Amino acid sequence: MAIERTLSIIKPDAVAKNVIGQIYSRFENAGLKIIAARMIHLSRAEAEGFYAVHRERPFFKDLVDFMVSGPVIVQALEGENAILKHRDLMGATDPKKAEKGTIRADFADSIDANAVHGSDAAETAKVEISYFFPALNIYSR
Ligand code: RTP
Ligand code: MG
Repeated sequence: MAIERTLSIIKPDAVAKNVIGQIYSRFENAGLKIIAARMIHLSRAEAEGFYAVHRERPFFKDLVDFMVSGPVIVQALEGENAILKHRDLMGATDPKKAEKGTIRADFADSIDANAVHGSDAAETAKVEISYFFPALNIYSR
């Protein structure tokens, strides 16, 4: 299976809940390596740019308002089948529909405050990783 990279964000609700370490443990236990990481309080422009694919959607303003409501932790993860593996760990977008034992089922409160973001495909992973990390700040082992 291919070694992939994906972009993960621990959103403001999960940072505020003090569960960064618990979420990192789930990545590590699933064989995903953290190869870059930073904490950042996104500006509106940065959040809008990151979620630009959703700018015409009805939930766009709520999404941006939420993403700038507090600091986030952003990381690039690397491992076998990393994109899908990470999405599986996250669970469904709406925590009410997320499978038991997933990050969103365990830590998220609503479809807006849903704890984590993960890239959804190889091409978006590449764009999203470069949005936050220059190549020099990625430490693949
Ligand atoms: P993410 O991009 O954050 O990893 O989440 P996702 O792929 O599971 O969901 P996506 O469709 O990409 O939507 C991005 C974020 O927008 C919010 N959303 N709200 N009210 C709604 O119907 C709705 N749909 C999406 C969620 O917070 C979602 O994470
Ligand atoms: Mg998405």
